[in-house]
Amino acid sequence: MKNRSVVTLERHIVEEERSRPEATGAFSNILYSLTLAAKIISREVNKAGIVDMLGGTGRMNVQGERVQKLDLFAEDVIFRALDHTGALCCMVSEETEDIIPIPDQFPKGKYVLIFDPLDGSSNIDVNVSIGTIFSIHKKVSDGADGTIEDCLQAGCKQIAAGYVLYGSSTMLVYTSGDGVHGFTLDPSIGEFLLSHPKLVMPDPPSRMYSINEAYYPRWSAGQQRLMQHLKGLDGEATVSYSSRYIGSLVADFHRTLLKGGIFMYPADTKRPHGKLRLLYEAAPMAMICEQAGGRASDGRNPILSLTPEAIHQRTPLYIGSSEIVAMAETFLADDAQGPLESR
Ligand code: P6P
Repeated sequence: MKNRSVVTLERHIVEEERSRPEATGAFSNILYSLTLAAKIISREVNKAGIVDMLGGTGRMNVQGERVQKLDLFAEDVIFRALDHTGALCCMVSEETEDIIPIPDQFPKGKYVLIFDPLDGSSNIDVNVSIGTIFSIHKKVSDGADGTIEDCLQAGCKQIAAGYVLYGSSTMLVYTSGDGVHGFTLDPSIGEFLLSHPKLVMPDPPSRMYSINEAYYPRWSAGQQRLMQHLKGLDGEATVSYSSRYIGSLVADFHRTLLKGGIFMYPADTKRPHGKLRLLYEAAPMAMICEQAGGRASDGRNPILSLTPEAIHQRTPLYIGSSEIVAMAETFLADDAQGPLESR
């Protein structure tokens, strides 16, 4: 029988570390710890319907959104899985307004972990796939403690990026700059196994677009023309598109990565900078997408070229198959620059 080797995430991390003479193991340590956190969060997400983890805490996060109990749990699991590793100088979480320092009793390291502990949490109660998103930067400031300078780096400076999708199966997808690799959790042995080696976006791509069309009246003229084109209503389309929208970024992006197409969250008159956050949603997904041969922009500029001015800064996001994202940008090029005026 053909002996197919089973590659665990741990083995993959070791082999990647071996291929980097300068590697000290600190980066591998971060990935190991994130893997442990992902397994714990996956267990809780998958049994949330059984135990009383559903429903809000009544707390509001910095985004002004009702915080689900699992959001808090996920943030705490990630923090406690990494705070003592000696690999990090600080962390940034969607659920916490300011930079999260490493407790004084633990050694500090040369990396920054930026994460959205449980994106799409509004879908928890209806059993729709949700996810964790992470981004890793190298410390650039002097001194041991992480500073805002270490956190506000352009996406092109990311050392690694990845997400965990808690869906029909739990998957971890990540890149450290040498291709994109997907692992599927086998809960019977508690291991992430390599299921999608060297993920590359399909060419030709599926003609699929993913957007919340309810906001059409609030979009720019260019965005509205783009939607007319995608629907074949402008008489120009040479191919027909289909629409898919889950309303959970990790799930919508994962489908786009595997099948092709475009995911869009444009700016609109109510959200002049869009809804999604640059640091821990758009930038990590953009690194993954570009490593898989795709394209990611804010409609004009590559996401990875944007330098954030605030840790919770928002950005419009167009991400997916290169040719489709580039086509979308041609429709937006005629829009006036700057935030959309309320109509
Ligand atoms: P809307 C979930 O709340 C989220 O942050 C992303 O996961 C998702 O892509 C987006 O918001 C959905 O937003 O406005 O369509 O509900």
